Formats: sequence, C-alpha cells, structure tokens
Amino acid sequence: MSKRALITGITGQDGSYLAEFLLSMGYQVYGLVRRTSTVRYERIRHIQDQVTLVPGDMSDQTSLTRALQDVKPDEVYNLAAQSFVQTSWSQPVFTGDVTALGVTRMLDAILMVNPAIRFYQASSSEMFGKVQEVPQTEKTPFYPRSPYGVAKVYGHWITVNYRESYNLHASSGILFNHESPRRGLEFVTRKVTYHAAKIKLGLAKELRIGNLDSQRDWGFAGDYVRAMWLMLQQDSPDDFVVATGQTHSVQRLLELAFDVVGLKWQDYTVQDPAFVRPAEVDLLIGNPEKAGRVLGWEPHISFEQLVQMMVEADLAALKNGELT
Ligand code: NDP
Ligand code: GDR
Repeated sequence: MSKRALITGITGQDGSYLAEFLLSMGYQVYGLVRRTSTVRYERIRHIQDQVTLVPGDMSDQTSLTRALQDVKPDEVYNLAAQSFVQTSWSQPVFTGDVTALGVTRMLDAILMVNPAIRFYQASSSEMFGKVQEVPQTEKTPFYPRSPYGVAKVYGHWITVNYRESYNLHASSGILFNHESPRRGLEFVTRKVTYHAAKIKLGLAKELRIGNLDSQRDWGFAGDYVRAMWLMLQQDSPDDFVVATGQTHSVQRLLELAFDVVGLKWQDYTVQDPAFVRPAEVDLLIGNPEKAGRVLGWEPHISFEQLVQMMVEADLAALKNGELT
C-alpha cells in the first residue's frame, strides 16, 4: 500500500516541491491549508487534482488533531510557518505562535493520535544568526537574531524534546536558504531576479534594496525537499544541516542576475534603509557533510544555475502575462 504524507505549508515554495517529489515516489499526498479570504494555490495548481487538501491552522490545536485523525498519515512534514524574517519584527507574537508553538501543537497531536507517525520539522540556518563557528554544523551553538530565528530555535528544541521524551521518530532539518522560481517575491533572490527581468522588459526603472554585504549559502529548493524525505526514511530520527557549503553576498546575486539580462546592476539599484533589518545575520555557510555521509544527499544545482533559472522564469512569466 502506498504511504500517506501530510504536508503543512503545502501552498508555500517548499510544500509545492515536496508534494511533487512525494507524488513521484508513489505517496498519497495531503496538504493542510488555512482559510483565507482569497484562495491562492498557484504553486500547487498543476498537481491539485493529485493531492487532497484538508483544512487546518497551526494556531488551532483541534484542527491539527482532526487533520491527523482524518488523514491517518505515515509521515508529517511540518513546513508551515510565518517564514519572512523581516515580518517577524512587526509581528513577533504571531510569528512565535505559528512558527514556534505550532510545532508543539503538531507534535502533541501526533502523540495523541498516533505516536508511530514520522515527523519532519523545518528548522533553519537563521537559528545560527550571529554565527559562533564557520562553517555551521549540527553542533554549532545557536544565536538567533530575529523573532523568527528565536521561534525556529524553539521549534527545533521541542522537536528534539518530544523525540527524547516520547521516543517519537521526529527529525529536524536545519536547512540553509533555498530558492526557486516559486520563491515569494519578498525574499531577496526572487526580488532581485523579478526586478532584473522587469527592468529588462521596460516594466520597472529601479530596484530598492537593503544590505548588500550579507552572505548566504543559497541552494535550490527542488534539491532540498529530497533531504527532508531522506531524513524520514532513516531507522533513527536525527538532525541534519542541509546546505551547499558555499556562500555568496547579496551584491554577487545582483551581479549575476543583471548579467543574465545584459545590464549593470549599479545603474538600476538604490539602497533603501527601509529594507535594512534591526539586527542582521551577516554570514551563513553550512557544512552538509553529515547529510552527505548518512543520507547520501548532495545538491545538484549551483548558485549560478539557480540565478539564471530564476531570471529566465521571471522573464517568461512577465512576457506571457502570468506575472505583472
Ligand atoms: P513559504 O513562506 O513559501 O510557505 C509557508 C507556508 O506556511 C505556506 O503554505 C503558508 O500558507 C503556511 N502557513 C503560514 N502560516 C500558517 C498557519 N497559521 N497555518 C497553516 N499554514 C500556515 O515558506 P517556504 O516554503 O520557503 O519554507 C517552508 C518552511 O521551511 C518554513 O517553515 C520556513 O520557515 C522553513 N525554512 C525555509 C527556508 C528557505 O530558504 N526557504 C530555509 C530554512 C527553513 P499560506 O499560503 O496560506 O500563506
Ligand atoms: P533570510 O532571506 O532572511 O535569509 O530568510 P531573505 O531573502 O529575506 O534575506 C537574505 C539576506 O538579504 C538581505 N537583503 C534583503 N532581503 C530582503 N528580503 N529584501 C531586500 O530588499 C534585501 N536587501 C538585502 C537580508 O538583510 C538578508 O541578509 C530566508 C527565509 O526563507 C527563512 O524562512 C529561512 O529560514 C532562511 O532563509 C534560511
């Protein structure tokens, strides 16, 4: 019989790639979706007839318990979160409720409904924040620099705690930044590729941006969802850093994206304090050695390929009217 997986956050970037991947592995895929006044399922529209959507919200315990009772999943992938770091300063309590306490709610629902369910928690390199070690590994101490990062540290440790307290098969993937043409427009990679494409097509004049010096270990989301699945196929649950092992600055991202459209980024970019954060994470670079050794995971798409893929996708989407 095929396995059943419940994905929270299925309408997000990672949720859509993970749903595609699990379908390709023969899974029955279910996705938790919250009620919104306007339905936005763009990222999963192409597979909507192959997945089953169930109502629920990470802030509502009853809805999570009911979702598990109805779906009877073998695996739960907890990707739902208020995931934008900048917003976590303006909505710190909401971020804590969904991104931190939401994890406890789901773990507790698993405990009540079926402790044999395997659980994946979407942890983040933002937990390293003001980094205590370069590169960062599973053993590097956390020093989060935003309400989002703090919430993710909580989510990570409650996952470890439920594993140790109740023997749950609960794993935490400490994923470094991963991007794609489906990345939200507010994140820096997509903001840059979208604006480079718009400027090239004469649809925009400038790009307003924050800190050019921060450095990130950027990979491709399609590669990273495979690591999530691999973690739940292991005999024992554990924590894994998932990263490329390379880092690049925001300025390098600008150079590459504008190169793709044959323009100079300096001619179109304006630095705007509105996009500078109250506290910055200056440098992230992960060591994926354990994921390689234990899971057999490695990334396939380079940063240069990723930026090119994203700019080309934005150019195409703007030209055919899918984006404005
Ligand atoms: P997105 O922001 O694209 O997606 C977030 C998802 O969470 C959406 O489906 C959203 O639903 C859902 N969601 C938000 N709040 C709730 C709620 N209260 N109840 C139910 N669902 C909710 O994030 P990504 O796909 O990029 O990231 C997936 C996860 O991985 C997140 O937890 C993120 O913090 C984490 N992560 C991401 C990294 C990255 O580089 N992308 C790196 C490390 C960790 P809706 O569509 O309704 O808004
Ligand atoms: P991040 O991603 O905060 O790392 O979190 P984001 O793309 O928002 O920022 C990366 C870096 O770019 C700098 N930056 C800007 N960022 C945005 N969004 N907009 C700008 O105009 C801009 N200018 C400079 C930022 O200051 C930062 O240093 C992402 C999210 O997906 C999290 O959910 C996830 O946990 C982490 O990655 C790993």
